[in-house]
Amino acid sequence: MISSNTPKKGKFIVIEGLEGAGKSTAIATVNAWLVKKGLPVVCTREPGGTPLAEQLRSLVKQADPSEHIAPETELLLMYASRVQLLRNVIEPALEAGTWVLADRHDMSSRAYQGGGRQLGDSLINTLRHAVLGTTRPDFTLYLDIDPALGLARAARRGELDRIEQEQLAFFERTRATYLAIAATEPNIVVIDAGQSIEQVQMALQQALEHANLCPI
Ligand code: Z5A
Repeated sequence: MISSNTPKKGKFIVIEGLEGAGKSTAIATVNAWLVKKGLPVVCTREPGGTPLAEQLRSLVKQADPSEHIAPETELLLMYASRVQLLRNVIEPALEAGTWVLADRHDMSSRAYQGGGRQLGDSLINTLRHAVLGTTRPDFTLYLDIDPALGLARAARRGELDRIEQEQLAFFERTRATYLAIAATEPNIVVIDAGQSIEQVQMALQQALEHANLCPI
């Protein structure tokens, strides 16, 4: 059963996972499932999703060998982008009864910056409590993939961005943190993203039906 943290009308569904896990593909599947149920949906992505947040996305993704980006700077840019999206898109949509389907949210920062960059929980928890307010995902689908397989899929797309150029150990720490969060927190379902696209789609649909999200 899904718990609701705020008296909002729409529901907030988040897709998480390492690069190449198949989040874009999953968004299409979940979006189709929601539309079939007759539910109004807005899709978002992080970092990004508003004009300013998209500029922050470009800054955070571009590789510039002349300047090292400190992990704390990276984290703050992620939260700056997130707050813009939350205040200007996510919260108004939920209030209006629209469902929000998000390609990444706060769990990404906890996994990538907290785990991958080894910043830990302290600063992240401070930011979460200071800026996220009471809006939390109702349901998260975490697509779990071996980092080597995910990166191989992402590489097929072409040039890798600054974060995608990290060492495998970075993604292994990120994955371990994702799994640790999923093991201890409610309303997060782990999907084996190493399966075929058809199997992943079926697992996503089963998870959505089982979550009993819809009143209809
Ligand atoms: N980041 C962060 O560090 N902290 C934060 O708080 C946030 C983000 C919010 C955002 O990049 C970067 O920011 C990301 C984390 C960091 N960086 N890294 N590294 P993004 O949003 O641009 O990119 P991404 O999340 O890495 O997306 P992606 O590479 O496009 O991954 P995806 O959306 O999960 O994959 P996809 O496009 O659906 O699939 C990739 C390919 O695999 C594609 O050709 C598919 O057809 C194929 N695919 C998908 N599923 C399958 C299966 N099941 N079998 C075979 N092939 C498949």
